[in-house]
Amino acid sequence: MPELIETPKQISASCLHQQGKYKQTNFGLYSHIRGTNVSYGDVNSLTPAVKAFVEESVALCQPDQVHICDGSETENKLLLKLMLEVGTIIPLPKYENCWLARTNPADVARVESRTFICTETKEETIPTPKEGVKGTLGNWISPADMDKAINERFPGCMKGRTMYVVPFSMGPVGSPLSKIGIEVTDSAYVVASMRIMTRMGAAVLAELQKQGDFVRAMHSVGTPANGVVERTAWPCDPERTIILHKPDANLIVSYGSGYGGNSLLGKKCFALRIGSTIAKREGWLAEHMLILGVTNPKGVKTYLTAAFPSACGKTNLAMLNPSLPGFKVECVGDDIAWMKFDANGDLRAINPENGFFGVAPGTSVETNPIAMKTVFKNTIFTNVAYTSDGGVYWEGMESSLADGVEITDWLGNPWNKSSGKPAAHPNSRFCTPAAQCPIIDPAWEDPAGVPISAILFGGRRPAGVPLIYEARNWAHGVFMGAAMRSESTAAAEYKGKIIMHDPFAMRPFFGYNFGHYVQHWLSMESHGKNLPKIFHVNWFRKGADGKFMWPGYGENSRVIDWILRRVNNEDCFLDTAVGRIPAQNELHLEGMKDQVDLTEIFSLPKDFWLKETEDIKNYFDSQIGKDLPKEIYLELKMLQERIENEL
Ligand code: GTP
Ligand code: SPV
Ligand code: MN
Repeated sequence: MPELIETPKQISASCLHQQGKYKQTNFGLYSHIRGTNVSYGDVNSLTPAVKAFVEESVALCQPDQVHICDGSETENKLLLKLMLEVGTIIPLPKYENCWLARTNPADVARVESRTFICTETKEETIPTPKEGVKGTLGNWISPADMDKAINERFPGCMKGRTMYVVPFSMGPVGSPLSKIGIEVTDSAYVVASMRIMTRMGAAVLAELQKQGDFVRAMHSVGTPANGVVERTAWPCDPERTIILHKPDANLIVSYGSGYGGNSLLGKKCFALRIGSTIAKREGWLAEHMLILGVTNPKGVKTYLTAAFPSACGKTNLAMLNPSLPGFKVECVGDDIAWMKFDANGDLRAINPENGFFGVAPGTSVETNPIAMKTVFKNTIFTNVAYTSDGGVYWEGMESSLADGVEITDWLGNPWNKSSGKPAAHPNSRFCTPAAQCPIIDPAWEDPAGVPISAILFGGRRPAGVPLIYEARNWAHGVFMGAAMRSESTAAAEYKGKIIMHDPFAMRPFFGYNFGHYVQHWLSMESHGKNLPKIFHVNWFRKGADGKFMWPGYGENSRVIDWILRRVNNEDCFLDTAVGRIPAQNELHLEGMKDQVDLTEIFSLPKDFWLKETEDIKNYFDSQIGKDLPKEIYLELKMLQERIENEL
């Protein structure tokens, strides 16, 4: 093939890539942005507003070169090669196109304490806590302090590096429910991951030419203040990490971390924090929820969403492999739902993401066979263990480990079962394309979304909270979301297992004052003709022996079956003080391998619920005060009365 010497400027780089003719070369007139070389991509493909954002970012961060991403296979290969060279990833020859990234051990999870929302007044961002109490429903930063934080970190932070310009769409490109973002980043790992997690590349730039709005997202893994990057394979600046959001300007700025929600800015930063503020303005909901479709033995299909806190079972429920005969589950999304009532009053949901960034430990052929069928091609694993036959390993995969295989832990050290610490980091993840999931729903990319008939809330509650209960009405359901609590997990920086308040599984992700958020949820009642029913589930109750009382995973289909019958208004429930639970014999346990003590798993200890509601009251009073709608205080009061009188 003849080498291309001169590139005619009207031909885009991506087009040349597809022809296999790419050679790092000068793109003539359009090869510079603010005097910085454009090493890849076509400046002409940027709208003036995008170009202005890139120019500003270049002036601030001073990268050596700019790469405008087209999302092509050739580009991806180039990035993988780069990452292999510097040691960011290692190949996993046991699988097809799979890679393992090992992070700096100081950069392994979201950093909630360093995540801020910037508004003129504090009240817009967080409820006003009681005097002397520290607010736990988000962190506020003033516009002046945000500017200061940026100016202390960003000038020159990309020296010696490439700035990638990543155009991405949350939701299918061109759908009326979708939103576009531009992320500039100095991490090839982020680019490769964004290519999986979002619709990324040239098609998004083309769409922007038609409609110009986009969210600006600036990301750098950072350069420590002393200028020394300790691990060139995973540069980061943990001491100065900061994640900033300015809803008014549709702006996200993230510095210092390359990990997950800190750096893949379409996910938590855009789809939830900025997304929830857009949703409030436009009258819809941006939620930390999975979406799944269930077909019952009669062939009736119903869609549900579920909000569980991080690492509490969304990916697993979204890919449920039903143990109950005749049921079929299909997956629309595993982490985020954008939901809006349509003209008929039906709540419709889309999954704004394009991939799964799922917790690896605990995923196995026994627990989540569907995920195991999804993740062994075209996947980037992060912080899992490595096997001597070129594969991966994590806690839970014991049964699929071949004899004689040696294991290297996530830190790169030899590991065996007596090492006394986990082989994979507890927050290690797979990043895999959603389209590969064998049970991906046929409507998962439907621009109109799927109709939602039930909303589940839930968390890790070792004591007192029953397997399932149903809200009496919408306001009671909204109260249940507001009162959610769960044991802390490795997805964020908390140590130990403390029971935390995590309303709507959104505590780390609210883009505005939680009190106003609850008001927004209450107001939805008047938009919906066919309001979804609301439930609370708990797969994690423990017995006196310290073991889970419920087998979980595929057996959760039995709970889903009851939910579907309630959606059809079947008279299969019993009223209790906390809500509706399955009546005698209405939770179908036929053929279940494990013995479950139903009396125990549905028991409602009075002392527990008195304390629980007291804790919720203290939380509401001290954290939210007057910002919490009075309807929610009323729901709490009625619940306390029922507990007093009925338990
Ligand atoms: P994020 O991606 O952080 O938002 O997490 P997630 O809510 O998607 O959680 P995920 O499904 O990845 O589950 C987290 C952990 O909980 C994994 O180790 C699972 O094996 C475990 N888990 C999920 N479902 C169940 C269940 O029904 N029972 C039990 N005992 N464990 C579960
Ligand atoms: C979560 O923590 O809820 C996640 C992982 O889904 S992250 O993308 O890192 O936020
Ligand atoms: Mn999540």
